[in-house]
Amino acid sequence: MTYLVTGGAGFIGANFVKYLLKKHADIQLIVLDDLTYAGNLGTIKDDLKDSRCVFVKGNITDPTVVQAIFDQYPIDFVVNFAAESHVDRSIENPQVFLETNILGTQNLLETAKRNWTTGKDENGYPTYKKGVKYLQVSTDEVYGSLGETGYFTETTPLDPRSPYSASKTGADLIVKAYGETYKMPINITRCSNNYGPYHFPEKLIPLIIKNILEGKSLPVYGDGTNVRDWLYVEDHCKAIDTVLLTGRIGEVYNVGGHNEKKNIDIVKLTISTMKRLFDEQPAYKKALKKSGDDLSWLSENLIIYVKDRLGHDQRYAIDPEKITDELGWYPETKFEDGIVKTIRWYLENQDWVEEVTSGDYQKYYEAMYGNR
Ligand code: NAD
Ligand code: TDX
Repeated sequence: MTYLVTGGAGFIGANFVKYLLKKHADIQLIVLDDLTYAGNLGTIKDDLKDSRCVFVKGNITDPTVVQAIFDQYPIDFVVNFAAESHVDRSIENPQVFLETNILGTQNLLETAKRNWTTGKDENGYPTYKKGVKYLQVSTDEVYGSLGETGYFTETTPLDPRSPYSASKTGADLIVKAYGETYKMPINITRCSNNYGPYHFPEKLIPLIIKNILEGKSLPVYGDGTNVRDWLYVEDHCKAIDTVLLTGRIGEVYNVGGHNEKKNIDIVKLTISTMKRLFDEQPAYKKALKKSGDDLSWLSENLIIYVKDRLGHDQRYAIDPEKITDELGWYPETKFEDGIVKTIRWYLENQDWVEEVTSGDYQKYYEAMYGNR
């Protein structure tokens, strides 16, 4: 099978590339990524040494770039991770979210449809090359925000509230439209918050780890009671692989971790886990930017409550019953294990953090947190 994986130099896309190369022997991966601030070729440099994996730098909104890939490779699957993915950035600059997330998705669909079409059926619908599929990686944020109870299911009405989630919803709707209007073989997966290796340190967990290592304060938005449903990234990759290979055409599948946590509890757990790891394995202290053996500063006193995110969704929680019942997928990694694996990874991979934050990260941090 030949996969076009867009956004494969980003957090989840890169983990997916690694997952596929390990899991399936007989595959070819074409990674298309425009290497925005969130994409880093270093993340997949070892994977690109494998002859089964090639990289193309380009924008998913560019018809010429995407057509050239279809001209060169017999693409069977398109898996679209490429997106502007950070809610805070979408509040500051929504336009690029609409361009990449909506128009980029439509360009991928249109190019795939054109190249996969083999003819027409008796009702005028296109017929497609056998076995092909377009999978859109979406988010639970398209469902809006929950109160204290209830879960998002696949039939929950779409009710996005941020420019980011509105753009992801727009993308989902155009994917559904290609599925209905042209009978194109599609799936949509809607996932909760991922965590794990290679997560860009603008998002909560890696930002907290990075700030602790630098002895900086830990910014919690609002009162810290907002709830997210955390899923280990490898479990998400497994879900996407499962839906791609066995999901029913045209269906949406929710992917969740059964793991709701308040932001403030995530921050406190990260502090206590790092403290414990430094005690158990003093060599990890090498990752600290603040020198000295006395770690008494590493405490909940680092937490500061800052101005809330505009339109901050209160709670996300996914009901993953459909993907479990139909396809047998479930979240295998317990949060207690996943968070330790993640923190260890950051402690052991500070080179990566420095590489991805060497560009405009400092400017972003000042602009985002300087006045909060
Ligand atoms: P990310 O920001 O880490 O990576 C996005 C990647 O897309 C980067 O490599 C970037 O260079 C690339 N990209 C951006 N614009 C592009 C363009 N116009 N053309 C080509 N490449 C472009 O994002 P992520 O966290 O890995 O998320 C991947 C996907 O999963 C996104 O679609 C996101 O909406 C969705 N998602 C993420 C989460 C999460 O918790 N991170 C949860 C649910 C869904
Ligand atoms: O500094 C911070 N302080 C803070 O309190 C940051 C960066 C975040 N937060 C809060 C906001 C959220 O309630 O933590 C929670 C998680 O924030 P993010 O890591 O920015 O993730 P979120 O906004 O929930 O969106 C993520 O999950 C769904 C991904 O970024 C999206 O791409 C995905 O669709």
